[in-house]
Amino acid sequence: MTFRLYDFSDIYMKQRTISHDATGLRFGIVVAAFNKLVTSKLLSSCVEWLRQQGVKADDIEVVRVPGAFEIPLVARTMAKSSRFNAVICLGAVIRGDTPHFDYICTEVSRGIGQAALDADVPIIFGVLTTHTVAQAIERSEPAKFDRGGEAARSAIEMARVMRPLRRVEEATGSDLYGGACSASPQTGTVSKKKGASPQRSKEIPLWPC
Ligand code: INI
Repeated sequence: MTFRLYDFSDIYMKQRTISHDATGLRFGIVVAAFNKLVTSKLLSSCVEWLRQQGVKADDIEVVRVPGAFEIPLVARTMAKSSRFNAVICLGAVIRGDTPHFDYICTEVSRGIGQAALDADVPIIFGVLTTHTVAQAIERSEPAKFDRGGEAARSAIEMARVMRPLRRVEEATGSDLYGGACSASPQTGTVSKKKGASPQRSKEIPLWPC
């Protein structure tokens, strides 16, 4: 019987029933001090959500930066450290009378996206970009939009989504996403006979969802 090296339908099916249990996962958080009234709420809700899903306090590292503009560099450095399953960026950019807002929004969104691709680690965009202070406060409130908690949820989901995908990469020796795979191989065996193409000899265990 022949079978494919990997079967994405298996992965997708498991992702549909994804749980948010995050026990054993590690998260970095970069939070901007600018508009602290808002960002401190984003941070507390984010941390609370992670803790509720089983993340240990020791497995959360928070780095504060002056403003949203400074977030991407720190997020990239944290993500590249191989110490985190995901990095969460929190900030609040609020429109003023000048084009400053546009420059910061452009840089922080572009920078965070680029950092994730460079580091090959999920980096979550939990940066509010609003027209008014009231909108920003509303979005940070756990009882309303709760963007801090939402960022934590996205980070857990992405960490869990990436795990089985990386295992497939490791076990097959393929580079599906064009990035380096640095985690140590600990799953599925690959049998390679001389002159033969690699074949999966065992079911690759997926992250239990
Ligand atoms: N930083 C923010 O995080 N939010 C803002 O609304 C903001 N505004 O409006 O100016 C802001 N500016 C600071 C900026 O992010 C940098 O820290 C600063 O330019 C130094 O590089």
